[in-house]
Amino acid sequence: MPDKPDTARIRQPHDSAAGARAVVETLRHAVGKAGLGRGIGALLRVNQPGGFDCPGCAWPEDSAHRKRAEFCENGAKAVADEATRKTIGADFFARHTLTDLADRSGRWLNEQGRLAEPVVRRPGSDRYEPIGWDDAFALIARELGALESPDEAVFYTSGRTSNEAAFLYQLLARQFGTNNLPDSSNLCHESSGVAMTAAIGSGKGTVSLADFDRADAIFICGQNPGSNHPRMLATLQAAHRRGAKIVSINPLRETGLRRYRNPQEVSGYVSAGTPLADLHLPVNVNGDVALLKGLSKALIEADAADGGVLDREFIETRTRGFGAFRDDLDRTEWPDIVAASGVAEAAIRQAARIAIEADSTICCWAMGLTQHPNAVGNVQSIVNFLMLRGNLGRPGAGACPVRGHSNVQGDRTMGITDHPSAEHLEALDREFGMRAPTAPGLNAVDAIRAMGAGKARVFIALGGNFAAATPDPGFTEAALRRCRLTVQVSTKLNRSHVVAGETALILPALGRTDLDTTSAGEQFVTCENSMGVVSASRGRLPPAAQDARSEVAIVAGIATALFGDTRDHAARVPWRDFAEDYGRIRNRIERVVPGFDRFNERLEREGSITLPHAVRDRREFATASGRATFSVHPLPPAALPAGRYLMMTIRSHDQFNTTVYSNSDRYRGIFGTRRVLFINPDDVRAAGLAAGDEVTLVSESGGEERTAPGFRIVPYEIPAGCVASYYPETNALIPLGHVAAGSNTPAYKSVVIRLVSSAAVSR
Ligand SMILES: Nc1nc2c(c(=O)[nH]1)N[C@H]1C(S)=C(S)[C@@H](COP(=O)(O)OP(=O)(O)OC[C@H]3O[C@@H](n4cnc5c(=O)[nH]c(N)nc54)[C@H](O)[C@@H]3O)O[C@H]1N2
Ligand SMILES: Nc1nc2c(c(=O)[nH]1)N[C@H]1C(S)=C(S)[C@@H](COP(=O)(O)OP(=O)(O)OC[C@H]3O[C@@H](n4cnc5c(=O)[nH]c(N)nc54)[C@H](O)[C@@H]3O)O[C@H]1N2
Ligand SMILES: [Mo]
Repeated sequence: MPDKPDTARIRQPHDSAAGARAVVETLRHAVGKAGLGRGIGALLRVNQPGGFDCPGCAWPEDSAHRKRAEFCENGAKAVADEATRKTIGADFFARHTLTDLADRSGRWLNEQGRLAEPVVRRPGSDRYEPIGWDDAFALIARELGALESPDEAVFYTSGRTSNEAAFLYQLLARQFGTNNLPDSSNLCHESSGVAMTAAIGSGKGTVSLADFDRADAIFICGQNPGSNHPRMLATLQAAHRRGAKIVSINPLRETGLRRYRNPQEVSGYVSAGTPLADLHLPVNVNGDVALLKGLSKALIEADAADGGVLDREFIETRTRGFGAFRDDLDRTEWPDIVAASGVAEAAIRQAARIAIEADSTICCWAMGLTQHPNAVGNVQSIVNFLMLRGNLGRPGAGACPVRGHSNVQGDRTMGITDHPSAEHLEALDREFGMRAPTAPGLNAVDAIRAMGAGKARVFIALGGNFAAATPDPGFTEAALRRCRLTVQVSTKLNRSHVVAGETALILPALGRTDLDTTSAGEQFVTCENSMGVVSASRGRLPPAAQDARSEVAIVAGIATALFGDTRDHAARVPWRDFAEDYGRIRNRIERVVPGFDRFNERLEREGSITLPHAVRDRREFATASGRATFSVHPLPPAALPAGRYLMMTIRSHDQFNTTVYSNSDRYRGIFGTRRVLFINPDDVRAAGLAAGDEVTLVSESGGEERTAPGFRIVPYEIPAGCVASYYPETNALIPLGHVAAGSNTPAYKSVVIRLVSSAAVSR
């Protein structure tokens, strides 16, 4: 049964973010879903010492200026969504067949409440029915044991998983014998990791929060912090008030970067707010390599004219490849840069001037740079730009990929990856007396291909919504359905539960907000934020989902069923002990993963630990040459033929990835619908369309026509030839093979489409 449609209203986009309205929205969500005491209680414990890590995003909490209940509307929505008292158990699944659930929207599925008991879909059945935990673990062990090779199993992780659960999960996969550990990072910042590892010898950001107190210029590229990292706006506001200049590089003039009303301050309720961005460069979708080349060219030209712009000493002693980089820029003409970036030369020079006048510059970026065919080139172009003025490994300067999921960076640190380092595998072998497999495993896109081809037959997901987050849902869903067994370890119902393998299990997990108590007492877990700081996270709310188990307990349960529980085995990998006392897992993390010395002790004493970072701490580059590397990237192709548009798929203000909280996006003036296409007013006219017209989006990449019907035209301030729509509604338009070179990340933000008017279709 399809959901009742909302009434759609389109208005002017907002010109300031947060403010009093955000406070109202927060309370509405917290109180509405979790109930008064529970909701407010949860909000007071977000990112506080003794509280839990906010599941909303990976921006660090500002401990220097931390206020009680650091306020964040969208963090509150994430908390309230998890802390809801509504639960669904076997009776729900008795009432709703898979056929029924298949017609429901993602939003409806999520609104049913927290998953409360393990259920199984048996072969041929149209519904999930109850199953005991031990039977569920035995079933998984049986299916894994029946595979011809361990490489027929896939172990997916979404980035909310704690360090402790992630460490056990990668151990489970490798003890079983595979590196098939795809994760949400494959869909997200993989391009940043690949680009930075090659260029500077580390895939992690090189700044800490304190650097934002010292930066003179902050460039925000391809990121919408007002909706996706709202706490970052307070950091930016403080920097801006100190006199730091902020440059935004984005096809859209996002509300959060226009003006910000700090809800922590009384003036935030009444004033028009602080203008945040000093300069906005409305770059074409995928025009960033061109724009960044322009910025670098302007720096080199200014140095040639006046001297003193380039950090010659840094370039000569710490980098290589500068000559080839400069020669390429000499050959690149300004008109080509302007055509490919869509930004006027004068505006690019103005941004370059801000960087020249700044002693130290930080560049932040997110999905606007990482989800394109040349995403690795985008990120390396940022590194090039930073290196020209020595903006790496010194205070107030550096590269800041702003991570998505709250522990996606920690999961990688724990070894969740399809291409583990030899050092990590050797450390596991030493610690657990095992032989970890050395062949690389499958990343997310390759895992879908392998399942589609029948080469991978068991799919286990530790969180996430694999079926809806990946490209080409038609193909991905068929691939998942081909599996002998799919297992979803989840907090809330989503599309991936509807796309069942021959046998399918749903195992309900505790979330970040839930109290986690074992026979050894109350447990806590740890998470690593975007800046390499690892902190404890303690759930505080009595779990609403009575029969849910912690992710640690679930992974250990599978392992115990799979590997047996003999004394001999338990002496090497004491899974039961791990599940009882998470401190014992941390002791093993300390011995396997570099940077975690005296992990438990320091957590207890200092509350958090900062992981070492060679670039940030010592200006050292762990590349083959020991130097950071300039790289040369071609200009992206300029304009598409008439009638073709380059589409980016973005998040609204009211969703967390595939979880849609409401169909509105108030900062962009959209209410009651998500099936909209943001498009330049001149393009609307040229296409003979008008605001509100309904169109079908047609993509042709991959040599196959794919369509998404029923999108309304919204004339919007966006560069000509570029359009935007919401994720995941338009994932159907993206073929599986449309990925970033080098990182295999789906190019979700570079989709060539054309429009067919619905009037034309019905004729
Ligand atoms: N409330 C909330 N918080 C979240 C999430 C959420 O869904 N909801 N998701 C979390 C996750 S997993 C992630 S990865 C992050 C995502 O955080 P963001 O990366 O901010 O998310 P997107 O909406 O994908 O936004 C991409 C931004 O890049 C711009 N952009 C698109 N294409 C280009 C381009 O070619 N060049 C440039 N310069 N800009 C471009 C878009 O206009 C948009 O402003 O947020 C995390 N936090
Ligand atoms: N078109 C398009 N597609 C995209 C993107 C885009 O910008 N455009 N962005 C991509 C990005 S950046 C990402 S990160 C991926 C996201 O991909 P995923 O991480 O796979 O998807 P989510 O929507 O974050 O997963 C939500 C589900 O996670 C489960 N969950 C939530 N919290 C917990 C928990 O604590 N434990 C457990 N076990 N389960 C939990 C709930 O069941 C919830 O329904 O999507 C990608 N897909
Ligand atoms: Mo992400």
